[in-house]
Amino acid sequence: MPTKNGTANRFFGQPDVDVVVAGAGFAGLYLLHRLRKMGFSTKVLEAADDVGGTWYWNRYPGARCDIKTIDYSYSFDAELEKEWQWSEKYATQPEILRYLQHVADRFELRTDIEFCRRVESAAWDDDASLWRLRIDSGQEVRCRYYVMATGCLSQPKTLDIEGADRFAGATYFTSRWPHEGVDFTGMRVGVVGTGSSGIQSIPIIAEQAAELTVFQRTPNFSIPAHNGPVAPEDLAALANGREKYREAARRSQAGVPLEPSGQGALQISQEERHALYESLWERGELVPFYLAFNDMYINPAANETLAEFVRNKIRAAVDDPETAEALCPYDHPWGTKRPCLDSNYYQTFNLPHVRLVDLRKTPIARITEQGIDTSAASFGLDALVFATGFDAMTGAIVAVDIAGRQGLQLRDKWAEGPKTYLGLTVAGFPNFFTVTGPGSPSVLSNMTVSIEQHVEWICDCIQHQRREGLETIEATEAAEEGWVQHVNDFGDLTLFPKTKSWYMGANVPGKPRVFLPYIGGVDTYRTVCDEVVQKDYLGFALEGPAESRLNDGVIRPLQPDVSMVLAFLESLEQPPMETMSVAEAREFIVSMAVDRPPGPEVDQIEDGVLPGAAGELAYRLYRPASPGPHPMVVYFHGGGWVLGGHDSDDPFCRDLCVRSEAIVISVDYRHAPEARFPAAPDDGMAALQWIAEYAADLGGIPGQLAVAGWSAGANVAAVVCQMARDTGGPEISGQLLVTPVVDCDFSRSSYIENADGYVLTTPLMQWFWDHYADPAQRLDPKASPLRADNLAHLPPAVVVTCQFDPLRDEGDAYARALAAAGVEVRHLPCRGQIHTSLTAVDMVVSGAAARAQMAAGLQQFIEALVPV
Ligand code: N01
Repeated sequence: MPTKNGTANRFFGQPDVDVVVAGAGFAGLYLLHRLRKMGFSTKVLEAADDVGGTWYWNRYPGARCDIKTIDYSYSFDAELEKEWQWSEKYATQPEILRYLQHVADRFELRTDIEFCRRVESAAWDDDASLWRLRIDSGQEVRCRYYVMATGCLSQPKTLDIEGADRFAGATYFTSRWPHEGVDFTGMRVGVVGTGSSGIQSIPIIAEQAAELTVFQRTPNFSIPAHNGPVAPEDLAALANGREKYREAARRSQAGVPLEPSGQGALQISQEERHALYESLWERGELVPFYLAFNDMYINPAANETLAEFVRNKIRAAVDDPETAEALCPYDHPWGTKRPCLDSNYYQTFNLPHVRLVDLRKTPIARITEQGIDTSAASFGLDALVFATGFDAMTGAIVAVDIAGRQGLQLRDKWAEGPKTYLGLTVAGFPNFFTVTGPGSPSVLSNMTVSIEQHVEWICDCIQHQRREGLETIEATEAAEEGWVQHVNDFGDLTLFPKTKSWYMGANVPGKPRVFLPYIGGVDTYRTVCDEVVQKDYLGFALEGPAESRLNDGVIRPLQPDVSMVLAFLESLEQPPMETMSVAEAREFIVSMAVDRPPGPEVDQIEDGVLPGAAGELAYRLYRPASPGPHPMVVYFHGGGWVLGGHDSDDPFCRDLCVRSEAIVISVDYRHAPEARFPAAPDDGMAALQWIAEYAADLGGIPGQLAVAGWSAGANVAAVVCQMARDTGGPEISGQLLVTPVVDCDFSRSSYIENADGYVLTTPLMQWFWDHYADPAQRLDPKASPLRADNLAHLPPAVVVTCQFDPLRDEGDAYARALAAAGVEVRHLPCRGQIHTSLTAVDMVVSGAAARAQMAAGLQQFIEALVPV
């Protein structure tokens, strides 16, 4: 990791105040409390005339939290927790606002909050190393640190319906509701929008209005809140171990103390699943649904089981079948758009004065003086309520003109989507923090838990600066880029990015489609943030009058699913394989195959034997479903010439067969140490010759024969290509070499970088070589094919290498050497993957794209042989 320390020669001007915080909601209040306790002069600027943030503005009827209130509370002060009693499972907006007012008073926060003050612009003064904020009062405030605690859902979306300003009746926005309330008695009311705000307010508005028309563009999934007093068992759980309860929330997936299931939705019977969903429906909480199965957001079929369960509930609740069907969401998997929690929402449509207008069938044409015209009818209205949502996660931040180093505008930097390091900081914007910013769990978690974690991280960071005599901290470009990539990689494992939602910025016309929150979970994320600190603020440049430090690096460069597999392997607490006997290592490999996903279905699997170089060899043939005959791929399994077999590589062979529509024949070869070098390539060659000769009998197309292999198997594949070229055949149409061993040279950088890293370590590779070949034989081209004098006239190749693999550099070198010798080569370097991850079919989903490209490569070799 490049860590550079130097001497700074910089001037640090005197600020008016150490820290300015924008916003006095949950985040701003806690920031102020904590920073003041640490001795930092702090000023909070709040646009409203009181504290509360979201809970100040969103006063629409029915507004409540949708996480249980005992969980949706501060946990930083035991006394505060003891003295405040929530009256309901899901508290109303007035009660939550009273709570925040109480917190402000209890900790005497108001003295450092300036109300009715909006930050209009913030500019980093590079000469003085401080922020200059311009306030709407005309005042300028200079501060060392600027923290935006402006909320994720606070900037209302600009209304994008023609004629909205023409309406002669009263217009209301749920996000800016009048403080005195609204009486709809006797009125014809129209509500546009059926997200959480609409779904919460519609049943209450219906109680007053003479007529209520709900204009719905996209139906949402909602579950009943079953609200009531706080459950005694919840109170008891908290009372009996407050700190344990809160810690469980902090170390959870979603910020509430619940464990995710380890089970897939399709692993149990329909009856069991239904019973579980029924019990969760009765429970009336969103998070348990999220956690019900571990494949809910990965597998569309798993998700559909819940989606259809909820649709059936809608059909049962709504009398009119046409209205019920219009309320059923089909356009997105459950939960990939924020689901809602309601009280009598669906039942409201059974009331005679309530009707639903399905805007997908008859879109809004315009708003007129009298009401709303759709493509089919005119609706006369006295009042219009817009529950049309927010410019989520980035809207409130870029609403302020923020200029970083060299005048770089945050708005411009984020033009293609937000870029942050940890959702907390932005490269080019020193001493600037965003609480629950894009790239952090935020809206996918219990906000209060995520807010507390961010506040504490920021305050600790500022304190660290002071302790170390440092004045500025700034994320590096590399760290930020790595984090953005990691956030996207995690999102891409799920169904979320495929849904048009505000999580994707899809609700705001022109907003870039980027998955905004971090879906790795509150626990994983907290670990990452802590690790950044433990590694001396990895990914940051820090500066003070006496010194400058640069600790560049990427905190999570592995694909997230690869990390999960590694964490699982670590949990097995196995000794390193190179300390095992060969028998123990083989037993371990067999045990690993027992519970893993089987890989895709292939049409036929046949086991047989063929003659090897010194006796019979077993083979397993995978036949695709398409009508034969098929091209053939001779496959050699991985395992360092010592381990493995058909079973260990079975899912990968199935995958290759299904994707390439070729027969894959996985051939055994003799293993070391019983049969050392050159037993493996000699067997490989014998098998190849036999398969070429009997191709037609096996259902293959004679002459259409490729070879493939993984790791040591790729070594065998590469070597047999050279042997076939030099000994008169058979003709090979292509070679697929997946993370191949091609040279016995431990001095390459990839060996050093990944020496003790990721399943295949340098000592393990040494162990394999020691079992396989005498030192004098190891540089023989039959062991190290990269050493061959001549690489010309070899079959076209796909060479696959993984970023975190000791064998990476030799694979790269082989691809380059083949190309230099005039061989057609496609090199596939796989970012974030390890030596063993690409073959982990259905476990490492992020490897699927590479697996598809490998199969496509094989197909192309073969197609190239087919006469046009
Ligand atoms: O906003 P939304 P929200 N023509 O974006 C429709 C949190 N929250 O304020 O989906 C017609 O969800 C839009 O339609 P479509 C919670 O995280 C929490 O309700 O774009 N319709 C959609 O139906 C929530 O997810 C609570 O097709 C238009 C609706 O307006 C988030 O805040 C309570 C339209 C907007 O739904 C946002 O919720 C409230 C147009 N031109 C909110 N433009 C709690 O319970 C938009 N729509 C804690």
